[in-house]
Amino acid sequence: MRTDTGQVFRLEDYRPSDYLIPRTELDFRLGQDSTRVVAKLAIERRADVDKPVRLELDGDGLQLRRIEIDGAQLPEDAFEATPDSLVIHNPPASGRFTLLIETELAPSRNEALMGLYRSSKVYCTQCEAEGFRRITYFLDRPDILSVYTVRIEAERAEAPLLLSNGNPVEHGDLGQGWHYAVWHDPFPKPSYLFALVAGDLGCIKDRFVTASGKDVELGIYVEHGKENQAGYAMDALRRSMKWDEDVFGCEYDLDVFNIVAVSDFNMGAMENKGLNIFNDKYVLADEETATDGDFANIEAIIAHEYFHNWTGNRITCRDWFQLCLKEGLTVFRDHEFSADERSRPVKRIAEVRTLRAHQFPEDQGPLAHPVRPRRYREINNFYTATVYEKGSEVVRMIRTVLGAELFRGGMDLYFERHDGDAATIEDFLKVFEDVSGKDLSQFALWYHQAGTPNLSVSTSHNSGSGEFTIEIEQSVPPTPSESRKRLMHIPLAFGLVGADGKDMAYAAVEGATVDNGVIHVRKRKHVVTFSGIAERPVLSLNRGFSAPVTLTVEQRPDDLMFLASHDSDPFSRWQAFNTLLTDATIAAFKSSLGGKQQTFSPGLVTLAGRIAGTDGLEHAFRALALTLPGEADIAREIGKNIDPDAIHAGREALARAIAAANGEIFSQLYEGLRSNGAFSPDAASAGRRALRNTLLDYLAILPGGEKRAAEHFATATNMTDRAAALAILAHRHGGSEETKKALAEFDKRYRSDPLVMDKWFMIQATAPGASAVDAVRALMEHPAFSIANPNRVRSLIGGFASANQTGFHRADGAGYAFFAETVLAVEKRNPQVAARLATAMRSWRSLEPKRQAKARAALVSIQAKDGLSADLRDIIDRTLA
Ligand code: B3K
Ligand code: ZN
Repeated sequence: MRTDTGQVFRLEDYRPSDYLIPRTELDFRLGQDSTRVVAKLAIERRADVDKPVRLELDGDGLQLRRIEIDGAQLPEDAFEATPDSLVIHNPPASGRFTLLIETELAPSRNEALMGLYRSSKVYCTQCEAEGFRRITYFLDRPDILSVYTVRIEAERAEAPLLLSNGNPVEHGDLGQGWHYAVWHDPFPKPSYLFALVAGDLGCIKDRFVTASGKDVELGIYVEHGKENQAGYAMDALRRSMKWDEDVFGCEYDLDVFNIVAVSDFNMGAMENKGLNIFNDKYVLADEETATDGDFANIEAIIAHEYFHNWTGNRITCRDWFQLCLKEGLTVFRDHEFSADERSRPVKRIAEVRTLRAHQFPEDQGPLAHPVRPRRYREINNFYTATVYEKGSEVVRMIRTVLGAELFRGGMDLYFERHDGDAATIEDFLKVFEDVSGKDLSQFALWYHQAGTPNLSVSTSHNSGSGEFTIEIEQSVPPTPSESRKRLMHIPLAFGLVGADGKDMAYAAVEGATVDNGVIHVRKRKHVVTFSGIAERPVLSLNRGFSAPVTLTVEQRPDDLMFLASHDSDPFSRWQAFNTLLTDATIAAFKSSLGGKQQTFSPGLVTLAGRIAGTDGLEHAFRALALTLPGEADIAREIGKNIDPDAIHAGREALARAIAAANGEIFSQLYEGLRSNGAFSPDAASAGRRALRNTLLDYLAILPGGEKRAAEHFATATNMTDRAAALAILAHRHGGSEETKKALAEFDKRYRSDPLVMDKWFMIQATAPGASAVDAVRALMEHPAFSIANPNRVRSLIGGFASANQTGFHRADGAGYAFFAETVLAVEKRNPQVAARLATAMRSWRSLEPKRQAKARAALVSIQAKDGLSADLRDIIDRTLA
């Protein structure tokens, strides 16, 4: 484990490396406990470095076995090798030489899952961000682009399959049961995109012919016996390849494209050139084992990694501060893909819910950082919702500001100008300035300034003069190390909705630039006046969530009711109803704190029934509208002094009121949505299941509800319905006989399928109430659980800490203490997963004082440990700062 050195990396310290490595040859002889790696690096001093300088290569836990320059062994005093670096004091004065380095690794003992490791008997690699230096000494930074040739030797029985990046060159027999394969990748790439896979795997194959006629062989490799679960991923891959040609003009560039699914993986997947490696959770799916949510995630992640081939691989990042250059942009691209393949409004609502659930709390807490950070201690901790999701929102806003056509022109110019480069955010913004002639310097603050801007809005209508006025004031709250903020350019899509539900036309506007239905907020305060408005309109603001901001709007509940029923923008329609539900829950929370019962507006609860039954709305939309804001969402809205038990009580009261008022309608709809056809994972079918399961969640509260949920579970013919019913039983009727029976049955049926057991762990980990801590502790002893597997840890421990408000934040602090102890246990093997887990504590300061003190004590108990990993120390220190 790499312990913390306290070193801080700063953007302003960037300087190019003195040396380049135009060609890299790697030779692996694979053994579980001992793998030999010979790296032959063609090294060149950069042209503008005019005198000999020492060469310093990165390492991480390496053992040097041999070192030669131009074929001659290097004398001991000519270099210094430690596990973490290799320094060559006086490289040849010519500045051009071949450096041979031999290292020895033990893949079977690599539990951090970075570098070369073993997952279920398969050798595999993960190099982003700094894993390559755990394989060989190298200039392990993204601006060192090299052409790789990789030779792999292994025992044929252990590893009949030998894969690396690029195209296959040759393979053959070595005698005595050994064989080899050689791969060559003609595209210069940074070391973080290197990959190797060797093992015994099953496979499905397909072909794709690109727009210019290149015939590409596609392969997806999975555990033997799981081939029939890879078909959906293959279909998603082919659709992604076509879409990227149609929408961005991006074609694939190698003869083969391979995807390998492994079961031990630190994150979702990795875009290694020509050889994507995936967490098997995001490849394997069929109706028996995967939910509709799993299918949607697979489609999105297959697309995301494939899209990286252009945004990330052909054009990579100059340094890790530029991470959002590839991640934010690629998330934007995968969002657009899913929107085109499924339902655009439903996708947008889901994106915004994710952004608010993950990025907003990050931006509003101690871990806040700009989309392009300026400093880091551990880069692995910057693969965040801010870099990814807010990074995507920023790209979306560029499109809003420029319009779709100029945006595409800018992207074309980006590909043309920077293909083969390691680029920066400045390069990216420049292409859009060049195609549009617009000055994006104020807009660029979205990359440089942390924090979620707030817009405070009020309106007035003067029927005499026919003027409608919107007053908008922007503010950006202070965030760690940025106390003073500059004014931002916020593109705010809007509509003035008339009594007939149609958008009203206006004669003229003053006070801000308004074009194409977008108000461009650039100053602290704008008074925007629309003339020619005879009747008072209802203002629909931030349509489509055009800007990732919070709004404080003085809006009457009946205006929100009106928008929820009539806004022509489906996102805003959802938003209006969601705001009403949030406000109602907060009112109920306050009543609960005061020991009182809340009564809810009859208009609101009946509107829920109306939305549920509106034929003109997509099923998936109705399901999203009826889903109450989560307890964490409500806590975020309340902001401080959080008592999770009172929030839970308030939210339950609203759910009961909605169920009680609409039992009849919901029940009828529920029955009508029963499916008798064959399963299909398409968006429309998934939408029907989503609505039916959302209705069941309400019906389960009413008399006879438990029986209905149990029956839903027993008669389910797919995992979506089965898992939904199990969650409803466990969350609404925890401890009951029906629930125990269903949990036991699920366990029996899926015990040998770890990915399905993750759902079982997660459902129990998120069951509300004080007993969850003990339940989770007991489940850690279950045979299907393993603390070494990131998916298991994320389901059980991550599920508990980030999605169980009442269980985790138990008033006596037992949840925090258990969590601290478990994070440290995970850290011993896998610091990266432990650090990610620990971010669940980031909102501790918004708790009420007693819980706050207990949460702090748990954090301090971690901080006090000696020899913490760089990963965990960084998160804990910032969380407590
Ligand atoms: N680029 C990888 C993430 C790597 C994370 C390293 N800690 C997957 C992705 O975003 O596509
Ligand atoms: Zn990515």
